[in-house]
Amino acid sequence: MRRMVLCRRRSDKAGSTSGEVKAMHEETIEIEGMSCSHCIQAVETALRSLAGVEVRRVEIGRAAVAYDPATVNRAQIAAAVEDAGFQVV
Ligand SMILES: [Cu+2]
Repeated sequence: MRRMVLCRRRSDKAGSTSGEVKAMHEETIEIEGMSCSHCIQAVETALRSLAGVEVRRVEIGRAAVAYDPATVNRAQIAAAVEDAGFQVV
C-alpha cells in the first residue's frame, strides 16, 4: 500500500512555512526470511544505508519506511533488503 503524506519535522507547528516539508512515500514492505532480532538488525542496517530513506519500524516479516521518491525508489529499497539476504514479497 502506498500513500502520499507530508513529512513534517516534529517541531513544526501547523501552518509552518519553514520550507522543511517534503513529500515522502510511506510504505510497509513485506519481507520473507526474517526470523530473529539479528534479521531485524540486518534489515534496519540495510535500509539506513540508503540515502532518502527513513526507517519507521522494522519487525519480523515487515519494515515500515518513509522515503523521498526524488532520491530513492522502491526497487532500490527492495534491492538493499535482498542484498542483505532476505526476500521482498
Ligand atoms: Cu535472524
